[in-house]
Amino acid sequence: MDTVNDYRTGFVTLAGRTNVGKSTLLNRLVGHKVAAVTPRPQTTRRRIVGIRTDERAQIILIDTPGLHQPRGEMSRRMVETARRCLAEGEALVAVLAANAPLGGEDRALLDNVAALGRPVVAAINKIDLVGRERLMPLIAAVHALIPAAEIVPVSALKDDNIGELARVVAAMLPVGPPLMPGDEYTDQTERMLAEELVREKIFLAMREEIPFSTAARVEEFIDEPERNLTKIHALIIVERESHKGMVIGAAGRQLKAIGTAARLELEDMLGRRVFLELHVKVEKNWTSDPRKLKELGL
Ligand SMILES: Nc1nc2c(ncn2[C@@H]2O[C@H](COP(=O)(O)OP(=O)(O)OP(=O)(O)O)[C@@H](O)[C@H]2O)c(=O)[nH]1
Ligand SMILES: [Mg+2]
Repeated sequence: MDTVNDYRTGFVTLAGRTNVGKSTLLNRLVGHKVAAVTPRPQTTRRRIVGIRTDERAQIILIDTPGLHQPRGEMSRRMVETARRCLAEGEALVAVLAANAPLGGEDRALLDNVAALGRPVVAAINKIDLVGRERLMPLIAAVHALIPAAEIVPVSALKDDNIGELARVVAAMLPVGPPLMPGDEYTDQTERMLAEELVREKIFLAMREEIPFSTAARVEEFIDEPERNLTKIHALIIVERESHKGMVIGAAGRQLKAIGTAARLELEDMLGRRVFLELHVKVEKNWTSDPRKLKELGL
């Protein structure tokens, strides 16, 4: 193959039901952590771009919030964001999970992407959780629903068949030179990455509805290169007074644990020491307030 004349570049949207592993797949394809990953549904709230550049193609991936039945203003906006992103992709990756039967959301998604008439890959993720006897009927069912789609079984978690997925996706993109510098891998600023990481640690630490009604906002991000240090002040925004107490925890232990987990990963990501200061602030019913949602980029 002529690597100069056959170079391919384009935008590819990752879409799917919540929790199927879209963000894990994004991080794996990009080779860096750019999106938060948790076992809880509705982790991703906004459009996140990750870029995979190799000698044959530059795939500009758009991770999206999971498709679900919206409850309230924030989740309505999340689903709307996901829908808008679908229209942006020159090719689409419909992400499905191998360990669950095809549900209504999956079928609706496959219908939607088929109607868009763009090249589609159905990535069946989490194949590490099932045997052939469950995978084969699922592949057949997906094929019956969307015969034009390429079907690629993967495990984002175990890094299984990811190179094949990248090859199939790249082949669907238009020929053209890279659109982004080769060393750029996301559209997220370091501040945004820090917000996502703090929020991820809250999702991992807290139970019940708290993660769904909590956001993180970086108030200050100060680099001190001479000390190889970054000082970050972030607010954890909760919806109710009672949630504030739970996030802080007895003697501040919960908040401390969240802060330590986020700081360690931030230090790794930024390659320097991080001083992370977290405060919890109540903003009553922010998840249903359009103005507050907008302030948070949602
Ligand atoms: N066993 C297994 N688990 C996986 C795989 N990929 C993702 N997961 C897990 O599935 C859960 C959800 O992963 P995410 O990447 O956050 O899923 P998502 O589709 O982005 O979810 P939302 O952003 O909430 O819509 C996490 O606990 C992941 O570790 C996989 O290939 N195998
Ligand atoms: Mg996600």
